[in-house]
Amino acid sequence: EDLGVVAVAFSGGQGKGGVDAGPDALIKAGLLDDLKEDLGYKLHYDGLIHSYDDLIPSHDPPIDNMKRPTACSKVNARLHEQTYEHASQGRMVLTLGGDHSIAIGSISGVARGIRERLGKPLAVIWVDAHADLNTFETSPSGNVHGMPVAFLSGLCKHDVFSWLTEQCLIPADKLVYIGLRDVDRGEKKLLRDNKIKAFSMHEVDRYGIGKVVDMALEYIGDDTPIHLSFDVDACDPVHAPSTGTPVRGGLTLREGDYICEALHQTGKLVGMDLVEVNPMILAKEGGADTWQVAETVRTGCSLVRCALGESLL
Ligand code: DIR
Ligand code: MN
Ligand code: MN
Ligand code: MN
Repeated sequence: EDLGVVAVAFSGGQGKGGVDAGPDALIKAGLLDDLKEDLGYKLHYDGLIHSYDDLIPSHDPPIDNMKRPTACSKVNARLHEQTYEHASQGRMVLTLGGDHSIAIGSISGVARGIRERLGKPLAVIWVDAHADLNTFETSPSGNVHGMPVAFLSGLCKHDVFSWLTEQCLIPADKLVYIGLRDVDRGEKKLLRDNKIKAFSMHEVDRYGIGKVVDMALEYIGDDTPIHLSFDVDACDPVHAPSTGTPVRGGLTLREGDYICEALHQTGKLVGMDLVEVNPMILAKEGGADTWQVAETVRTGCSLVRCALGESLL
């Protein structure tokens, strides 16, 4: 099977350095070799870890509360073209981040490719401790990695992302969250007002992950291709401590892997992002614990392998 891979070393969607080193850490851990050699994928990978330096301005002041708006827009517009190219060739697309702002480019490109090839919208399962649904107006931080779902769903529009055309967008009723536990007040209102389907950690505890994934898939319906956007901070900090905004009380490693396995089993998975692995964060905060970094990278690799079929016997 054909797999397009894009590695994105971008950290401008938030303030902490090091998340741009995520893709290199995942690849050095052998992720792509495993996909090729163990899982038998035919990889379409340019061998590069894109930092898009030519697109990042030295002066990039906030616009309407959005930090580094030009970098975020230009990098995502370029990434959009890359994932669109893979998707329009009929390849499953794997994007390795990077902070979660890169989902604006990765998902919009897959969505456009799927629309053109199959005439269908793309569904998105967003697995995250956070909803990433802030608009530039509701965002308490101004960080674009807290806004991608608002732009991708069309709930929020801004000239900065004017390249996001209709065919790039995800209908609000094809969006499902799993793992939420740190949602801003403005985001809660947007979730309610737009009746967006969300399974927080409370629902994971109540129903168990098996039932939650069943309900998520039932909600999306049988005939819609699915993109999985997995923020490693959805997993409990025990398994993924080396990330920018860890939140206690998250998914176990098995619950995370289970989501990925179950989506693989549907045969409808057409794209995946794995984001927010930051191999430098703990070192920066003065408590370098190489074991915790390695554990986070290991978690990230496991999630991707499971989404691509590793657990099939
Ligand atoms: C917060 C934190 N909701 C914000 N967001 C994220 O800045 O908008 N952390 N995504 O990963
Ligand atoms: Mn191996
Ligand atoms: Mn998050
Ligand atoms: Mn996120």
